[in-house]
Amino acid sequence: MTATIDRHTAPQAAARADWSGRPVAVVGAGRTGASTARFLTAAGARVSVTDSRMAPPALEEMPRADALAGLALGGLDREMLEAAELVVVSPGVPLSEPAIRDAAAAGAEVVGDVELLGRYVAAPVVAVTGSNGKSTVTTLIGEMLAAAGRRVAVGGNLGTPVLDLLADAEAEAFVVEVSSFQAEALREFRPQVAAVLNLSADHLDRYADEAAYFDAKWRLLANMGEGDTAVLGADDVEIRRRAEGLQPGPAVAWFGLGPPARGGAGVMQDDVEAWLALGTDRGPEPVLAVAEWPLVGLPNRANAVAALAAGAALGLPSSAMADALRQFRGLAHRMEAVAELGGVRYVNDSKGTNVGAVQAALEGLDAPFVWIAGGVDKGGDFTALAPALRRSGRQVVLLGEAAGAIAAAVAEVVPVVFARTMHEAVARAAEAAQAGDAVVLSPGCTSFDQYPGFGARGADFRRAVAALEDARAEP
Ligand code: UMA
Ligand code: ADP
Repeated sequence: MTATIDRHTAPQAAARADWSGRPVAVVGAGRTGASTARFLTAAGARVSVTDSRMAPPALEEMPRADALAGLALGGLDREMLEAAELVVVSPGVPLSEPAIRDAAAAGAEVVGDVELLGRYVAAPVVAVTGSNGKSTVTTLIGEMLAAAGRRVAVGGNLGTPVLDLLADAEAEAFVVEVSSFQAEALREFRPQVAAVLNLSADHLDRYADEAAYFDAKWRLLANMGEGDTAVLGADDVEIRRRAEGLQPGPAVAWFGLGPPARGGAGVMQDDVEAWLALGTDRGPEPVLAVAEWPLVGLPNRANAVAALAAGAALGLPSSAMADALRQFRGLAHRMEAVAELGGVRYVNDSKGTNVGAVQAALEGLDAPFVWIAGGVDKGGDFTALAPALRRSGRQVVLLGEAAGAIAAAVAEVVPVVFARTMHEAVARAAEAAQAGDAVVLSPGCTSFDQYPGFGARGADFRRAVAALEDARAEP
């Protein structure tokens, strides 16, 4: 059975708990912690907050001090946690923290904010995870729902903490991006539609190994069953292997770059051109010509068909989905074309924070390139980039803490230079690039050694390119 958007009986809503007057601890005073504390305070719980940092970033967004039962900074407060019946852990804090384990042993229920969303929401939830493409697909599904005239709330790892979405009591659907850190803290969460886009190495600074990271993501599907749909990447070997263990369970809608499977989405070819298409009971149904899909590159084509498969599982009309795809302009900091100077294209892929994303970026460029990378390493294997670098890499410019490690992995296949700042990196890249080349910032690392986040890093790249442009314009 295909789930439709009209099914308003989200099973998890039945598990809604009344926290009124009960002790609840929130771990983390970042965006998630502030949102959770506001939500649970409004629900009448006795909310305490703890953070290992002395000066966490979202204190001002917290409920007023007199509305909180306690606030402990500079270390996770064990007593506070052990006294709580519910502990809501922010994504930045691993559940393996001893203070959290001890709270669980003392009887507290330990969850994350996405679990709570599931318990309080009555409208259908669409959840999206994967190593890359989550934000793009989450946004696209939201736009497809909106194009179909549905009132939709979109959030999660891409920005708005999920419990803030509940402010819209009229929302007819929730589309949430779920990171592995968030998926780790799920218990009974049962989305009506969930997508696992792809699985490649990431966050190895937090997980023991790749398998543990993949396991965290796969938790998203754990409670799904009849009437639900798992949207899965058919071109991903790890996903195919794991999917064998899913049945009995949700219907599976496969998506990929090959012809669409029944119930899924893919790419079909007619006599004239290629189409993004659905696999229906009557065979492949073209939805939008590939030429009309505005984003470039095969990974983005895969993202488009992933969103189509999810939209179809929600029962959305093809025409609305085609409109949303046609009008989509892509998100900032993901292979974003910034400028063309002297025949050189400058591309901002600051959100490329793992090796899989960099690989997609470099392999998708149809020109020789200068690659700017570095930041804080998450344990990725940069040697996997050797074929792309050998084929078309003209120069690598490395920045930040991970510069040495990346250089050690790639220096045999491509010339490497170092830079201290983004402005210096862009200037070095411009010197090396020739007309017809691309200069791409796709760091393969987080930005936290030099910036508050990938957005600030991408903005700095744009400024550096603008400075080049100004310098060229001067007489
Ligand atoms: N931290 C501490 N001590 C604490 C709590 C947090 O040191 O007690 C640190 C964490 O290790 C982390 C930082 O503080 O380095 C932020 O953690 P947080 O849990 O307070 O983060 P939030 O501000 O709540 O933001 C989180 C997501 N952050 C993380 O997963 C690290 C945001 O995703 C997300 O947008 C937000 O919730 C709303 O859902 C950011 C991210 O980097 C963009 N995500 C990772 C990614 O996309 O790769 C998973
Ligand atoms: P996420 O939310 O999973 O980080 P984004 O949509 O923000 O995904 O894209 C993050 C990075 O991954 C960008 O560098 C983007 O170019 C790249 N990317 C997007 N979609 C894919 C995909 N399907 N496969 C590989 N890389 C991708």
